[in-house]
Amino acid sequence: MAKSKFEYVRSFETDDTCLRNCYIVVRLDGRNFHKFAEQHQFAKPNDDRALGLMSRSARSVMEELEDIIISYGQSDEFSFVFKKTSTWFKRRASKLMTHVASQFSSSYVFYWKEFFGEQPLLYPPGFDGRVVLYPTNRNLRDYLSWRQADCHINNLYNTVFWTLVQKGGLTTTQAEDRLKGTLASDKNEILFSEFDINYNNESALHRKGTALIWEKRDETVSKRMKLPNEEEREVPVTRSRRKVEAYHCDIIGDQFWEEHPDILEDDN
Ligand code: DGT
Ligand code: MG
Ligand code: MG
Ligand code: MG
Ligand code: MG
Repeated sequence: MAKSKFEYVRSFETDDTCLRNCYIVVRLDGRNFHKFAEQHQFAKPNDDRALGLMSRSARSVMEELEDIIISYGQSDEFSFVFKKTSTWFKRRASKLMTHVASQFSSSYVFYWKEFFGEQPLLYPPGFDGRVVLYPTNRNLRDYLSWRQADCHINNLYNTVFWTLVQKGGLTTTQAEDRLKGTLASDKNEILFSEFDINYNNESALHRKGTALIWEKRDETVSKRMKLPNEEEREVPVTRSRRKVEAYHCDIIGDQFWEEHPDILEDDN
């Protein structure tokens, strides 16, 4: 068919193909969730409904989009890692990022009720997205370690801060002053000696965030079958199914990666 005289505008589109042989990471972050959390009365410092909804939405992204091998989330953010060899959407950064962001946002609204029940969603939440490429397994692991370290630092601070306020009777300004210049060891000590709290026994979901990975699970279902020379009857059938599983564990050390050797591709 003849091209219209307007066709030339297509050449204004820029190429945003992601470099080959790199992991493609899409990170989403809730827009102005400081306010969103206030308005929806999120529990401080961690709201399990909100964290559950984030994970549910991330699971939907993994189930609906192709080639995501692991995702990691904490607070109002989630990172999605596409495998190195992915050719999904010709590796176009804008397509990958916008599909992740829109699937996540619509899921967040779609599943809201499952986590917040009758509490209404007051306005449509938004998420920003960015794309980062990592060429080696070490770089990718360091990226994920960076996000989990961020989770740890923030959660330790927030846990002590809100304990000082909620149990220690301090004002938020007093709690802030109290924590100025303190090290992780000081914060652990405040929790332990003043409030009898061992930080390591706090919820793993809050301390470690959530890693979602694909795992094969055997699933047995019963099927009605008619075998030759037999009556039709229920027969158990076992098949292996891929399922998204959640982990709230350390992903900085080697153990997690040794226990799940299929997540990363070989570096060479
Ligand atoms: P942004 O990302 O620049 O648009 O702005 P924010 O406000 O989303 O800032 P960000 O992403 O650095 O920090 C996340 C905010 O979300 C932070 O103010 C605390 C809030 N938030 C996330 N999860 C929870 C939660 O479980 N409970 C409460 N109370 N707040 C939470
Ligand atoms: Mg931000
Ligand atoms: Mg945010
Ligand atoms: Mg954030
Ligand atoms: Mg289209």
